[in-house]
Amino acid sequence: LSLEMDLREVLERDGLLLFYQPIVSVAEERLEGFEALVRWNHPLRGMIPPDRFIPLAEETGLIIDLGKWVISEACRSLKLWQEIYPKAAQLTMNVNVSIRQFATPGLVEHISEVLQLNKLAPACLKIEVTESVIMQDKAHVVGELNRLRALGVQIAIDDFGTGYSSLSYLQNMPIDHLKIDRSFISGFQESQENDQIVRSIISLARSLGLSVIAEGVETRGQLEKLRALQCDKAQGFMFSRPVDEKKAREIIGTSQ
Ligand code: G
Ligand code: G
Ligand code: NA
Repeated sequence: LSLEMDLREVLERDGLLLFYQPIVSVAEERLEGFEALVRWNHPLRGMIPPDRFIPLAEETGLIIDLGKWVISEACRSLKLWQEIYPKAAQLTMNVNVSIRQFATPGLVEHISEVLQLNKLAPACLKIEVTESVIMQDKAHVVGELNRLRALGVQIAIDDFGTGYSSLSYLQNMPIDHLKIDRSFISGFQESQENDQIVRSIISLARSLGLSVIAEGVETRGQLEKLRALQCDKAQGFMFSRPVDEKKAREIIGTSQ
């Protein structure tokens, strides 16, 4: 309960932090964009990871305000970077959206307003949604994803491979990208099974015309293997941990 009160308080005083993890092209290791990841620096408990407070925010409904803040802040940062660096015009921003945010009216309207306010091209924004979010209320979530795509926003399926995925399920989904869950990348050089899973996700994506992002890439060996499999993009500690806005700006400044 006290954590809930603290979360309410930190939201009210705009005290959460947004970190950004680079996403790069596998072929050229060129910076393509960032994933926005929320952080809570608690005065007594230190950095609280999102796995600890996103579920709480979901249960209490605080996720609605938190989620709006994340979308606004992520778009504001992207706009700032584009103003500083002409080369940032092509960068994209991935934002995670959870089930309760879809279930509450106003998500699409809020995203549309924030894009207009910041004069951002809608294609710069990518919404990450897990398979489980879609499955919990498929008709409604798919409807909202269609509305987002009608704005020009792109959709990525997050943690792909851990859920209910099947060819028929994916075929009619309004999506643009698959993100391979990092559990498949971590053991993927040693494990025959993970290797097969990664290969089949990439070929599945190819056949559906989707791009593929590998999460949790930590070693050059993993990257080389992804390159051989023609995976499109990668994200992970090999390139960078999630960093604050200032550090993200430096990464853009020194990128090719
Ligand atoms: O940053 P870290 O890997 O600790 O994130 C853990 C999980 O928290 C991730 O799976 C991510 O999906 C989730 N998460 C991080 N930031 C956000 C956010 O802004 N909104 C939502 N809904 N989930 C987030
Ligand atoms: O899928 P999700 O949005 O939950 O993933 C983002 C989380 O994964 C973040 O909390 C981030 O810190 C973590 N993460 C990002 N890159 C790596 C990596 O290369 N290895 C590991 N172990 N975790 C990573
Ligand atoms: Na994510």
